[in-house]
Amino acid sequence: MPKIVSARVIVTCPGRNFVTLRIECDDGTTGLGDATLNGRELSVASYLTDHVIPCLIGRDAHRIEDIWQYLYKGAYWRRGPVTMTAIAAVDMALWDIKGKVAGLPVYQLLGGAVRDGCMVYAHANGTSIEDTIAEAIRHRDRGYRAIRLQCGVPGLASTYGVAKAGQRYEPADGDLPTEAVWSTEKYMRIVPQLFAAAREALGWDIHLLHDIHHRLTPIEAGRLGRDLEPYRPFWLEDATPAENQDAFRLIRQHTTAPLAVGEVFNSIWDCKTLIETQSIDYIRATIVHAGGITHLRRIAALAELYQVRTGCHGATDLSPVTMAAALHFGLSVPNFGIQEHMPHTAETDAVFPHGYRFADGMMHPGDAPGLGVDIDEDLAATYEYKRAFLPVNRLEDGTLWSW
Ligand code: GCO
Ligand code: MG
Repeated sequence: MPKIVSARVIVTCPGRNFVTLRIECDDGTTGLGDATLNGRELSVASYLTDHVIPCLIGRDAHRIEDIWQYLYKGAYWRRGPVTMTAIAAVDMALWDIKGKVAGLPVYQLLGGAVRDGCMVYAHANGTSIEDTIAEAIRHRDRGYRAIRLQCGVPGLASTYGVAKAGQRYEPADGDLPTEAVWSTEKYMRIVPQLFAAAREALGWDIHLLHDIHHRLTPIEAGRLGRDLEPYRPFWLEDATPAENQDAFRLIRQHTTAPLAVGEVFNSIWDCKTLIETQSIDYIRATIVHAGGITHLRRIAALAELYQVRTGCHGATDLSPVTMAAALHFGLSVPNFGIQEHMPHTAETDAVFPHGYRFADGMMHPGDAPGLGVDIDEDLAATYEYKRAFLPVNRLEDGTLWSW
């Protein structure tokens, strides 16, 4: 049995911050786990270094479930993004180790592939409808079968999901939180126009997605859903803040647009009511923020009972280690729906060499033992941590709003 002899946290910033846990065993096997919590990175680094790593030393790395239970129940202070991201990092690293010891890719340990690959969606964004459609066409020509559309809102200086001119979209954009201005009225007018233009230009053989980013009230979301129904959206994401799970029942009364929720969830308890009341169609909880592969499988099993499918978060703040873990999970879980894919920069890919690949709109984790991702620690050390915050949002009268 591989015994854990050491573990350490690696913080690096190849263009954006990533926190990675590396666990080492007495037989020389090592495992990697992503511990990145965008805008709150160092709190997870400290949680791991100060409170988790000392408890791991000497344990049998094969006892993944027992270590999960130990860290979850043993903390006493259950759940929360910091705790669950830290547990996720340990969980991923242990699956990586188990795969390497077995000589098998992690998806084989999870029951084997139940599909040829994981359908992924790309991001098309632009300040105007025309720019957004042009970007969507480029993604389609690269082979994507599903594309998320976000465009600038006329009358607002900046909009969620839309990059500043000439830059990649990266939400954590300030040394202190930048402030954006929001208008639901202006937004609600442009999105149906964007979808109408997209269907006109792209036809009907491609899935179109949209992220509302928690900004509407339930009844506004119902109206937007209705307005978009003629264009058959694949999903509307995070229509309203999900702390009030009953809100989604209200949205459902007004639209048949499929609903996706959950990138900020961190445990099965956040998902329970939404799934059991069949108020959503896709659950977006992720490996890194929802307790790792072990816990996400449990969420997926609950969702499967209600025909809710997975649609894991996969923005660039989730490191290549999470991307790999998500693909092993997605390849093996029966109720997979879709996986978000925002490619990382060349700098990030160089720090995290990996075996996953994209072809024909699908991704595959590869067949290397474990997760199939490594970290170049010397290169990582050349990129120093840089404080970066997610923005905040205010209404035009100054009221703080959901970002
Ligand atoms: C998405 C997300 C992201 C998040 C970001 C926060 O659907 O990809 O909404 O853009 O805002 O990952 O860290
Ligand atoms: Mg989102």
